[in-house]
Amino acid sequence: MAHYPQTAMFTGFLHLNRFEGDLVDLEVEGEIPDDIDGFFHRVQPDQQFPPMFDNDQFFNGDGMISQFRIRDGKVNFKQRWARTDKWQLERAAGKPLFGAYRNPLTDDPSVKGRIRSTANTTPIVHAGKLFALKEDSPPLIMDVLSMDTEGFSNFNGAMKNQTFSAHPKICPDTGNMCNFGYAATGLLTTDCSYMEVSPTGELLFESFFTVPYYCMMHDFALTEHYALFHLVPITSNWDRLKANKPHFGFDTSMPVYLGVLPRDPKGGAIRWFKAPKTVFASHVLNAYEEGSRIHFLIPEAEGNCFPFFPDINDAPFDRAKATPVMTRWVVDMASTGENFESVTRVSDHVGEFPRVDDRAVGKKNRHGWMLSMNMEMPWEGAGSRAAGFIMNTLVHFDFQTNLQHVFWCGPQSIMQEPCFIARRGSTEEGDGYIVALQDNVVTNYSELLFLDARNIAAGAVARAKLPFRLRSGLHGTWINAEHVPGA
Ligand code: V55
Ligand code: FE
Repeated sequence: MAHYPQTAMFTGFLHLNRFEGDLVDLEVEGEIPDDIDGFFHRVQPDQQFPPMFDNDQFFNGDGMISQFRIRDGKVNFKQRWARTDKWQLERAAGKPLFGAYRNPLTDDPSVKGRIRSTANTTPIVHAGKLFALKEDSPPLIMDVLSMDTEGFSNFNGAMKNQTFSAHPKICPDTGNMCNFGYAATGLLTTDCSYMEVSPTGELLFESFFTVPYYCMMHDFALTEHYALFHLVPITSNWDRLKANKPHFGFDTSMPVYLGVLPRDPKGGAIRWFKAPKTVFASHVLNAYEEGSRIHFLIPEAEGNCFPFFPDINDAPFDRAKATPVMTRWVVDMASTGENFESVTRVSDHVGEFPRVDDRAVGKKNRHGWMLSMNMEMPWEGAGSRAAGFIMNTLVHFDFQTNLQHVFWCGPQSIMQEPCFIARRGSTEEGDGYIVALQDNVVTNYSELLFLDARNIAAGAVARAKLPFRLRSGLHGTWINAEHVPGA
């Protein structure tokens, strides 16, 4: 008898899905462009068992990966849990053995020292394998076609540190998967490393650096010559863990930094620039170099956006300040100073989950997409919209025309992170499609939407329909079929 907590985290539109299965040839409305041939993977946290603690965090759910195989205008769907060590040990025990999010002090003694990954943040195909990623652990490797789990990898022993973030970037020039790890020599440590993995899966180098303070380093950015790390004071320490507080807490007294590390096998000194004030920021849209200047585009909020990682001094959560807007940070490598050169707000749309055309990663991008919350639009979902983040709109930024285009998904639905698919044979940035899930929380069905990336206001050109609703998830990535052996 599985009894889940009857809290907002496990009911309503965060109801669990917990379903592994296969569907051949989804019902489609409209016409899916027939040049699309590949795989869209996305993941949702989806607790296999009722959690050890009723106040369990969304970020602590077991990674359930959905695969949309798109070819000839048709879509097959496959969904499997990432069978982490945690998942397997708990399946064998028939109950949870791992406790609170990022707190091994709460685990059952039988799993002491085991890898705690839930593999619930990003699924991405590289070197023909599906990497299921969680920032506190090494990558979990899965077979793309069967979605069977093969196990954790340290790149044949080449990776010395213990963590591999869930936000790798594929360098469009080299094809390398570039990534970093934090808390890399153990929980709460300030040790980090930066890595590049070749298109065939070899770890080419790992260079080591440390950060001024421990914090959630959830994402990073890449440019031609640098890896960039934003430090935002979502911090922790052993006292918090011993007191069984949420792992992270927001500390408004700590500065925000941007670290600039050369992308060099020999490493080299990381340079820290300080922001003018403490803000919240999580996912990066993109970064690029212009001469000695580095531009870093990120949704930035005045206050903490994670109510479940509260203020460390117990200040109440302030919804009015939990409103990220796209912001441009500029630092100048030619300056001798220690401060940002400028911080400029570039949009009024409040939102998150920013994405670019993968071909523009690390380069001056013309286009960008993200989800946003438009509180002016009607809402027919249950409960108060103020209680949750209702991502009801997709935004397209055109940084050349400075226009922003929107698609509203209607009064009953929320959207999940958009993902760009390049039009086959195209070379122009932004020439392609956006896929994004739309979850109707009234009828309880999900659909995968296909939009023209540069004309989202026209609405979806096609919708592939699931006969159920998925749980809200995190990230998704696209891979063309020619990069998947046997596809
Ligand atoms: C995030 C998600 C996580 C996590 C840390 O900002 C940060 C998103 C799904 O897990 O562990
Ligand atoms: Fe993320």
